[in-house]
Amino acid sequence: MRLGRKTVGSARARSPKYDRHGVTPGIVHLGTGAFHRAHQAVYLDELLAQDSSWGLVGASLRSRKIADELNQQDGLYTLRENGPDGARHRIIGSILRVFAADSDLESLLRQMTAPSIRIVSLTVTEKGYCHDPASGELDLTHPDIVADLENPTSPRSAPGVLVEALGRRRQAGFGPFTVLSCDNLPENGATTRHIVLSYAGHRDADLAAWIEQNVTFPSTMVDRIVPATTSDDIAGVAAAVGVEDACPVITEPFCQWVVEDAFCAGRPAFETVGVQMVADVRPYEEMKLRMLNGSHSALAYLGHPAGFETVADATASPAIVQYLHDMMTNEVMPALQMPQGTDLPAYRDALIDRFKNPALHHRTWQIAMDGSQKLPQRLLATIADNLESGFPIGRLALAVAAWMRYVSGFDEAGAPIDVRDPMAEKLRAIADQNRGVPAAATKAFLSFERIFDPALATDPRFESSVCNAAVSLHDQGTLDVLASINAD
Ligand code: CS2
Repeated sequence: MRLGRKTVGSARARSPKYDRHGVTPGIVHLGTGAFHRAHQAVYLDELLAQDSSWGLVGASLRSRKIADELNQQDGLYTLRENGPDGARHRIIGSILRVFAADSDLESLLRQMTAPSIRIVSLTVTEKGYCHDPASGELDLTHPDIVADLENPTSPRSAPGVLVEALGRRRQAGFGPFTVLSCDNLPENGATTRHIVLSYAGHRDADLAAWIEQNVTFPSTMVDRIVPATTSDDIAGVAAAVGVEDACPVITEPFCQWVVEDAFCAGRPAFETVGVQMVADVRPYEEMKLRMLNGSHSALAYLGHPAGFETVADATASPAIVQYLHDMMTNEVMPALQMPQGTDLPAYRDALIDRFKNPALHHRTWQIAMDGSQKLPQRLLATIADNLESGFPIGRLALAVAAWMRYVSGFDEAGAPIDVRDPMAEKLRAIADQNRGVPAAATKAFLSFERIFDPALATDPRFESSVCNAAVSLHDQGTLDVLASINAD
């Protein structure tokens, strides 16, 4: 029996308390992947019980698999929270339908143009913004941007879809919608605004000016650990719930959403369902990107090549935990400027506990993906701040060196790594030209300006720290290097 409108009543799980027939679309969400379904869609599921005008319509910009699976289930899916005291299941009903942009682009654009849509939110991952990670500028050579500027009414990039929909609304005399980025980008609202305005400016200066004057782009901090769903998870959910679900999401109990209160076309009463509405998201976002995501990337690049398959496996190693603890304490926390009352040591300890959750099979390989897009905001921004203030950078530099070794394509046992990154080929070429000579490889990687801001890359303190770390990793291997750095 497959999950859907008719069978949801038989599921052994909490299911929507509101009448889904009465729900109308208020938000279009681009990127209906597992993270969105474990995060924003859950907050909205809670909200729909009090206000039925904020249903979600999803869009898959890349693969149509999720769209097909969710539509076959009338948008319903299971959320499984794996906590220390067992698993909890809940059926989420906030997604009304999902368009696959490749075949349903016109329907998607029509939906985005409807006056009832007041927010368009996004989780398209870092690379979906088609920008240069180091500078934050739109990449005008990106194949999707080139294609969209040639053919702007049939866009395939996220900026292209947003601008086309906003242009149609402007033409129809409808007001704007709020663009709400929910990706782990630095200042994600301002960054998205900059990219969208830049794309719009290359297309139509009047439209760009209209967007600039009318559309708001609030920043957000989003947090929930959501490993990719496996076939074992699918079988486990079916056994627990009693109905088959092709696309359940597996997550942890923790969930946080901090949102800048700047919505140009109205918003749901987010604060009633646990969302923190604030005037300035920046401190929260820096704390999360640098502490959680920075640690995640460090442990993926150090852990995966050393044979740790999951975050829980890696954080079962006391050496890795000490390294993360010291990195956060000595090299990340000092540069954070938090609102009064924020308890950073407690945040750090809670993160380490979340990483240790043995019920989450969060692969280091999954986190290692797209490092070229992630490094600047997760590690490099902290390093730049620390160099300015005189704080230490050794552990962060080790993580950067570990990334260079990772993208070189081999683990410590000499087995090949399947490196997934939009810049994988270029990075591999740099590695191949400098194989076996870690100091030369480091210099070559550092000159890659799309990742490393030249001001940082040419700072001799940074260069020598990464170089030394790269040589140690090459000569001694991860665990020995961690033992020495932990003894410092
Ligand atoms: C992870 C994030 O895959 C990754 O790069 O660091 O997806 C992380 O799990 C989330 O940001 C947690 O909120």
